[in-house]
Amino acid sequence: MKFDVLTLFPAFFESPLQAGVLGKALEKQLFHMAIHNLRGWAEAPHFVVDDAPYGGGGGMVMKPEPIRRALDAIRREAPRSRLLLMTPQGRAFRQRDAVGLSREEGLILLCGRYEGIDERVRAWVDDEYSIGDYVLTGGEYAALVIIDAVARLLPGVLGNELSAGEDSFGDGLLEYPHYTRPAEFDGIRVPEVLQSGNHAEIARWRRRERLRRTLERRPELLDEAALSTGDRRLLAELRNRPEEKKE
Ligand code: JCQ
Repeated sequence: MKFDVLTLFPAFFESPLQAGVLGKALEKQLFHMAIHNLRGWAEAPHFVVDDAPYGGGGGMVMKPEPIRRALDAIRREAPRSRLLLMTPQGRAFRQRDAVGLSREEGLILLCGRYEGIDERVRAWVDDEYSIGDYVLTGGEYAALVIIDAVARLLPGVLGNELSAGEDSFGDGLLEYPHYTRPAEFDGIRVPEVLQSGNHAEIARWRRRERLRRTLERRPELLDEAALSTGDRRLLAELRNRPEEKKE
């Protein structure tokens, strides 16, 4: 997988892509990354990338010409990559989108700034994604979110500790509670079942806690979650006795 990022602020991408899991994966060339400065496709001598909006009003709009030249150059190297635009007006980006995008050969992430991008650029874009209902100063933050969500699904990036489908949201449920030593902290004991060594019991407890948590915090996720008959029975119990801790 190759990620091409088109941005006015290449420096944004330096430490997030060097630190941690993604930095290691890049060193191992498990995926590839190129950060392109949009300014480099603006016209000398002033290298202007924005202009006032037709119709007046505040703010500036990103000009289409430098974006077109940059995308033409990027596409020559990556002709089959999918072009993504991050914007509050996009479709909500979800785990299933990350899974779908992780199967692409390449992604081009176009990062908007100012009040927005000239509307004619939208015609070249394959997908518009929003990462949430708030406004950011630029698409760079959203691009990093999408890169992280997609890259961690690529083979080898997380190691073997979990397969893409097994963590939170793989099946549409929230995670179960995690504990490590000590067995008692702040007067709160680690649930006995987790110290029992009984792996079947532990799996059952975790499933139940995932269902409980999802029911309490994000009940709307249950409508789309992959639920077995046993899950539905547990859910019915939890709905009847919500504060019951466990047997
Ligand atoms: C993405 N939720 C919020 C800011 C202009 C395309 O033009 C612009 C894009 C941005 C950045 O995106 C967001 C966002 N998801 O603000 C200004």
